[in-house]
Amino acid sequence: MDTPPARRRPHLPPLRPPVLRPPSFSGRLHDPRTATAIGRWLGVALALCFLTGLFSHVLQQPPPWLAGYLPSRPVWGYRLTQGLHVAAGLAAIVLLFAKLWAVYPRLFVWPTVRSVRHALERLSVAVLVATALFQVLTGLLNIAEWYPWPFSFVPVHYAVAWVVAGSVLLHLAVKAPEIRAHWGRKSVGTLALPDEERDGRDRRALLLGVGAAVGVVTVTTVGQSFTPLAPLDLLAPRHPGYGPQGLPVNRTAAAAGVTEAAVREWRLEVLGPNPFRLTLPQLAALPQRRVRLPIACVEGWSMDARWEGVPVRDLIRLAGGRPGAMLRVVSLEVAGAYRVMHMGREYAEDPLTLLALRLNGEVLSADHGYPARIIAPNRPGVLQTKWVTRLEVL
Ligand SMILES: Nc1nc2c(c(=O)[nH]1)N[C@H]1C(S)=C(S)[C@@H](COP(=O)(O)O)O[C@H]1N2
Ligand SMILES: [Mo]
Repeated sequence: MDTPPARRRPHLPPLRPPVLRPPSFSGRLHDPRTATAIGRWLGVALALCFLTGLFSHVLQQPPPWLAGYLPSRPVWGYRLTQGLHVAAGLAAIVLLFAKLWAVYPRLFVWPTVRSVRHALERLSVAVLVATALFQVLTGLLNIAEWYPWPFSFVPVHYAVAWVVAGSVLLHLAVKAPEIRAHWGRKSVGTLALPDEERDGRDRRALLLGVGAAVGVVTVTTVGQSFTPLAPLDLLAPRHPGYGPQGLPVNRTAAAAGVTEAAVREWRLEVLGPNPFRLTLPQLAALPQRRVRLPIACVEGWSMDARWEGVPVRDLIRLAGGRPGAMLRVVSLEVAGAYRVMHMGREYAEDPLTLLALRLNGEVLSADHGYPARIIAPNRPGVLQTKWVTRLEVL
């Protein structure tokens, strides 16, 4: 009997169930040494953000026991700290992404969780990454005055800052052994192996690149508050000299609902033991003082200007207020977070604090607060109330 010819079997590899394997990373730059090198600069940037932010918060919303003791000097203090806050925040964006790039392979460690301690460590890193990204990105959108979210920025930015601070401290504690091991190590020793030498070269190139990126971001934005570098201010949302009367405007009279009709009927009302009301010519007839003070916006731009007006402490005296009185300042503005402002005695008594009528040699323009606005030394821009119509001596 003929047997059918044996079928030639094709040489196929046997079928195996697919194995899910975590990706493996061979890049030498994803090592703890790189992470430590970038991490310490990121730590410096975040610490600067936190401390200057805390200062800004206290100046804006002091606890009652501090309200009378805030410093009105140096006059450029808030300009410096808030300029640093925004500059450090912008630098932190670059550093944070560089750091995340250096460590992201660890997202894929296998097994995902090795122990309770390991799980907690990963959880704390997740909180740190999420909150730090949230802070720098919402901060960035805030300086661009874009608020595509349903919450109010200031309280949330403040609260999350504490979470970032806490998780940074926790992260430093957990990583202390690695940080210690890699902190001061030179990339290339005299007895370096060829491999390590290449490592060192790559790492130096990476760190130089990150440093250059931070430098470019800083130099093209810091001019918004550090005016000697204003010509290089290409990327910041504001340019310090652009605006009516040589000063930017955040909120215009139209946006604040300050109408011409309201301004025509304007009187300055000063409430205290001896309350009084003044028309604009009467106010302009009082002894005037000229000062040179910056507006330092919380959003990071800042500009010096020449102001002329009546010292606020003179108005307090006229109303029978004693030295050390606090002040409540009310604007013509219809509604808005900065319609009412409280001023502690350090500012109210400072001879440089004015109810200003003129700016850079001209009568205030509508958008800068005509007929009268506050200008005080070492205070956040949000408290330099425009369109002032009432002072209440407390
Ligand atoms: N009444 C009132 N005053 C205000 C504001 C406001 O919204 N309402 N904005 C403040 C902010 S955020 C800043 S930075 C300064 C800016 O003053 P300028 O517009 O004259 O430059 O005004 C402040 N005064
Ligand atoms: Mo501002």
